[in-house]
Amino acid sequence: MKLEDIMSRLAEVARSVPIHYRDGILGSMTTPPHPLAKAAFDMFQGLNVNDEELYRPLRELEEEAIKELGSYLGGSRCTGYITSGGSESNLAALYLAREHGFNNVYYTAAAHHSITKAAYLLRMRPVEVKMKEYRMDPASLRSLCKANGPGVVVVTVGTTSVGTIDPVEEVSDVAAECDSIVHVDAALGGLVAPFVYPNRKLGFQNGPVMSATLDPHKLGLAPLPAGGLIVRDEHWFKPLDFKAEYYPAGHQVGLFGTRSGGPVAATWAIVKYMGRDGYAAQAHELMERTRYLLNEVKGLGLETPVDPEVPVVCIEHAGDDYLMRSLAKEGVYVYKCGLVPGIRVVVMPHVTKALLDKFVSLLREVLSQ
Ligand code: 0PR
Repeated sequence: MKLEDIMSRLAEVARSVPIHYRDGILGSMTTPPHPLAKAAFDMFQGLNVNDEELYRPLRELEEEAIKELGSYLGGSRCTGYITSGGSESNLAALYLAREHGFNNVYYTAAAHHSITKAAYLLRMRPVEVKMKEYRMDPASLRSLCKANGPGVVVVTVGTTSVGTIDPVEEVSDVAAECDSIVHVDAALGGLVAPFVYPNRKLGFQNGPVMSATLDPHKLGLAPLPAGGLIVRDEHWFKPLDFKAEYYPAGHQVGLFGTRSGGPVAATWAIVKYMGRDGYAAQAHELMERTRYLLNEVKGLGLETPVDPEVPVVCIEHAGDDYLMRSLAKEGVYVYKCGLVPGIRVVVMPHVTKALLDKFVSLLREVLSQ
């Protein structure tokens, strides 16, 4: 094809999809990356971090970034790697659990579907734990693990559909009683909950927590695809360090092969730039906007199934499909909650009060039709 035809086709595609988050993307867990993160991404995008012989300094940036993220979840000796997203992190975490001898996967219906997918791929045994108010019920976990034996318990810090946090401390206590371990899926909530609830022990402060998912490409302001797998220590991480004779270093880290330096450098740069204080300020701001939205939604006579603890708002409605499609026709994009009938708004950094106001007034209109 000629260059001009290629460019005009690309422009046509760009016109046909919503590419500007601020115009009305309210349901997605992605947000425009910070310019600094984009610049760092571009510098190292074409290099393969998994060639440690050539790019060891990139792996060092990665380890520094992971340590910083791990410290938000109470870890002090964490290692891990920048993955392609929460699904890969969850798959890698369950793989580690399996390699360390845990074959049962305890999780609730509110866990992200990548957990079920990982259990299926790894041929592990899924065991569904009951919930109380959309959070894992420790009593149900206790009786299930007594009946089924040790396993990996997956807790979520910020559920995808309703924004709740599983009781990580109580669950960890039960896990310890059952000789089990815990994986914390804090893909979204990991950059909110530690700052908004500083007195809660949501991660590695609990002995049985061996790994966590925390995605820089969600609230970290890093570009896609930058996921984070954080592991308690080198020992637990070992099964992810694969022998690979053909690499000059003789080994490679992670589930996949070639791994771009882009997400690694971008994550390091933005994590160092934002730091604990920057992410804490963002977290408080997002929760403030979340409360604003909750109030507005109640003003429309609508309900949420539960008060969210992270910036995910599920607005209950039996006609969720109709609502979602009617809003999309007007250029406002939300998702369905999934777990309960309703539509989901994720209050990401680009979801300003002005955008929330636009959403609420459109919702009012659609409801009155
Ligand atoms: N764990 C939790 C708690 C999640 O919410 C998600 C993503 C994942 C793991 C998986 O992360 P990756 O998608 O990075 O592998 N949940 C988002 C959701 O279901 C995924 C998403 C993001 C979907 C943006 C659509 C979209 O436009 O909403």
